[in-house]
Order: sequence, then structure tokens, then C-alpha cells
Amino acid sequence: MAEYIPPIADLASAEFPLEGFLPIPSAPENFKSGFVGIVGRPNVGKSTLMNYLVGQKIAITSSVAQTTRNRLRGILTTETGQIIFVDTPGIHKPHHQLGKVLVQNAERAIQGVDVVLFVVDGSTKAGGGDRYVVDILKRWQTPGILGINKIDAWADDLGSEESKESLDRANVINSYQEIIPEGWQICEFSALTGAGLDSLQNLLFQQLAAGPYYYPPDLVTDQPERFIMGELIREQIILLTREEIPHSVAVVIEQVEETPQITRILATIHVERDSQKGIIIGKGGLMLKSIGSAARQQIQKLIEGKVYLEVFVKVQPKWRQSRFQLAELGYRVED
Ligand SMILES: Nc1nc2c(ncn2[C@@H]2O[C@H](COP(=O)(O)OP(=O)(O)OP(=O)(O)O)[C@@H](O)[C@H]2O)c(=O)[nH]1
Ligand SMILES: [Mg+2]
Repeated sequence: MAEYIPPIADLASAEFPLEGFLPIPSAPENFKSGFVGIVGRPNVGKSTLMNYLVGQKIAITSSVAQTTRNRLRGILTTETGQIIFVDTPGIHKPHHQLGKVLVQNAERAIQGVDVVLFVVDGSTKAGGGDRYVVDILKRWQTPGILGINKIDAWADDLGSEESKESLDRANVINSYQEIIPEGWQICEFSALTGAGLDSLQNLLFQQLAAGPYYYPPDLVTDQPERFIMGELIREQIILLTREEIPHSVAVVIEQVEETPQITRILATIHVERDSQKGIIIGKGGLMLKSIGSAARQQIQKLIEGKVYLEVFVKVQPKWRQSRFQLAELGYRVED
């Protein structure tokens, strides 16, 4: 059936449900489906969670806050139903135009989904950043679930002292319970190890109503391949450079040329200052070489073929402050 699947890029702008595409079967009577928004403050593990649930790396992840910059859809199809996860940028108090766009997009996602999965970091108690997110969530009546992530950290930090463990664990859960709207269910899991994710999946299906297949059963994202390629390059920059560089970087895929033997990709890395360009290029071009080579390997996995990747670095002063430049680099408020 694979030959009937339309190009991923076409699906991105298609209407739901995607009727008329051959590979979409009609759903049995008790089939559940719907949209689940994954929201929370930056760095709590939202993208790691979505990747685990759908079984493929769709969203890049890192220990640097504000890694995700766009709403990303990841699709999970089982015999029970189909969940379309919407991964969102971490909600924070924005300091520049880019931040404003990110938070606006996260807020829009909350309004457009059937269930909100509010993900928090279980290795720390609730803080101001979480309360800030809850205040935004309360503006909408979308049903919610509290997802306490990183529970693998409980065992690591607390050793074998059982009483201390249960005490701290209870404290953490209580701190989040106190801030969420009444009636929300709670689920604990680790997006890193997968512990607790079966229960989470069951809980989500319980919350969804009967519905159609929105996407073909074997599709895991509607994100265009070009977009993911750019993200994989940005991920390597985040991983290999430090400090303020990750936030000042945008990647644009200028050209993709496919031949039966190889895919040639031309990409531009945009930074804000000459000094940042210097860091990205590195001594004797070594840093850029490392970024390109690591990204190329990731892209080869994505497209399952050989890749030739050519990367340029361009200085575009203050692009994060300019609405026009943001839009040009692919960051705009999404419908
Ligand atoms: N120990 C542990 N670390 C985790 C877990 N889930 C995610 N992480 C780590 O937390 C960091 C942030 O993960 P991301 O998935 O990028 O977080 P995010 O919420 O998408 O972050 P933003 O996109 O910046 O909002 C990464 O270093 C992950 O490896 C978990 O269950 N346990
Ligand atoms: Mg993310």
C-alpha cells in the first residue's frame, strides 16, 4: 500500500480528515481518535516524549531550554485508535519577538486540541514557570492531564532509602497537584526509559471520543522532510556549540536535489553576529565540519540514502527581533 501515500509535504496543507487518500481506511465503530497537545515550560521533555510515543525522531531534543520552535505533529496509530500529538515550544515569559511567536503558537495549540497533556519535570517541585503555564491553560476549557515526566530521576537521586523516596515523591506530586485545575487526572512516566508510557497511552485513549483516521495508519508525521533536515542541522549546532549560540541560530534548507545515487542538500545557518559566525565555523573550519558531518549522518537516517550536505553561515543582525526576518526564516504565528 505504501505507493499510495502522498508526499509528506502535501499532507501538511491538507484538510482534515484526509478523505480521498486511498491508504486511509474507514475506522471501525469503536475506534478512538483526536488531537493531544503536549505543553509545558521549556526543557521538561515534551519532544522526547512525543518521539518515544510515535517511535521516531520527529522533534529535535536537547538540554538547552527552548529547543522546539514550531508546533510539530506526531502520529500514533494502534488498534485502539489514532492520536495526533502536537508538540509545542516551551511556554515562557518571552524576551524577544521570536519568543513571543513561540509562546503564541503553543497557546494556539492548546485551543485547537481535544486534550492537553501538561508535562512537568518530576525531578523538581512545581515552580513559577509551571504556574505561568497553568495560568495560560486555565484561560481555555480544554480537558487536561498532568504528566509527571523524568520519574527515572527519583530512583537516582534518592538511593535505596524507601521512606525518603516515598516522602520526596509525594512532595513532588503534591506540589503539582496543588497548581492544576480540579478534576485533572495524573500520570507519572519517564520519556527517556519509557516507564509508565503504556498507562499514559491508555489514559489518553480513554479521554478521546470515537473518531476517524485523520492520517494513513503508517504515517508518523506530517512535517515536510525539508523541515526536519533543517532541524537536524540545528540540533547539531545546539549540541556542539555553547552558551548564547543555540538561541541565535536559524537554519534554512535552500535546495534539495535528488538523484538515484545521492541527495544533495544546500543549507544556510543564520546567526546574529560576526563573533557567532566565527564560533560556528571554528578554527580552520573544524566546527562547521563537525556540525555538517554529524547532521549528514542524521539526515541519512531520515531519508535512508546517501547525502551530500553543503552548509554556509550568514550573519543576519537581530533576526530574532524582526517580525519580517522571523517569517522569512520560517517562524510565524501558525493558524
Ligand atoms: N532523566 C530524564 N531526562 C529526560 C526525560 N525526558 C527528557 N529528558 C531530557 O530533558 C532534556 C529536555 O528534553 P526535550 O525533550 O528537548 O524538552 P522539551 O520540553 O521539548 O524542551 P523545549 O523544546 O525547549 O520546550 C533533554 O536533555 C532530555 O534528554 C526523562 O524522562 N528523564
Ligand atoms: Mg521540545
